[in-house]
Amino acid sequence: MSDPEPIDAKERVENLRATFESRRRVLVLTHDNPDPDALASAFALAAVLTHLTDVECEVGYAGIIGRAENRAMLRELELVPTRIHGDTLERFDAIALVDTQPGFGNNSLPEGQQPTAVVDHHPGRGELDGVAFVDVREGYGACATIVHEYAQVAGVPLPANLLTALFYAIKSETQELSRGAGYADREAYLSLLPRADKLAVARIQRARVPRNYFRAFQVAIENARLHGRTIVTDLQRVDTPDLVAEIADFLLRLDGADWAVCMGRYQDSVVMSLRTAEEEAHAGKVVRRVVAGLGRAGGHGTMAGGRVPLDGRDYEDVAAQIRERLIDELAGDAAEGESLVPN
Ligand SMILES: [Mn+2]
Repeated sequence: MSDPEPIDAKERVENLRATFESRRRVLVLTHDNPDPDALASAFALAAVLTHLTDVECEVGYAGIIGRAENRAMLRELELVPTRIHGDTLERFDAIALVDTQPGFGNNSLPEGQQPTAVVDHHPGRGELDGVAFVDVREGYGACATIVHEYAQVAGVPLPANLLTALFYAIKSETQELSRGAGYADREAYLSLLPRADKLAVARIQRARVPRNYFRAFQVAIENARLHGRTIVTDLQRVDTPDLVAEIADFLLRLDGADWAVCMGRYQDSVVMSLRTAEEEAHAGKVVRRVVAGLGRAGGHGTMAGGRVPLDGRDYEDVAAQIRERLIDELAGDAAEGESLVPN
């Protein structure tokens, strides 16, 4: 789905300026537990808004930034987002939501509060009524590509750290332009390539990890079961919710696997991540059916995630219910399954 009435890139930037010109303090808010695409998009959008208008911008997030690469990205590029809590939002007279939408369930915009702007590339329409500036481009592999376009069109001289952040965002979000990337992503990537700090990118990608990172892989492999062409594992308790996505990516490398699913317990919820090697699949729809009536879910064609609050129930019971629905959905005739690596 594209814009019903395509508008010119210049017109769009003018709309962005007009939307924010009378605001004073803007919070650019990412989805919870933000990834490089969300963070780079937020910081670059803040720079664009500051350039276009006189607003003061801050980048905010909720949840945690856990993955070693993401922490290294902030450190190497000297980006300092604000962790929002309680009444943080009251300090701002406008909110711009990036890489997510109202009603998606993966951001901490308070229920009933509408942002001033939404910039996103995820499929599906959120609750966008009353949002002054909406730019949702489903065909884009990275949200960073959209914000990069604003910066180019508006003639914003982005500093080296933001150019590097945008480059790394597109690179990681599209797995080197191989996942969901279109023409615009390739153009943005190539334009950023000569200007990004490649040594910083290398340091980010090779970020050191703690011992419990290896422990998680051990648990993932020990608990992994193969149901036909679907591999499912459970990490039990995790310190950082994005670990389930990383493990799902890792397991999908198994020869012959079409789907990889990783679950875990984060605080009082089951978190899960789904990956598929099937180009035409609808991972988002699958995970929404799996958690229907239990929790929230969303995602792209080949990657999706969900979260189910325990609400006082046993983790094992809820995880078993999810696993059963998953196997029903993806591997009906292989319910029994077998260990990935038999002892
Ligand atoms: Mn994204």
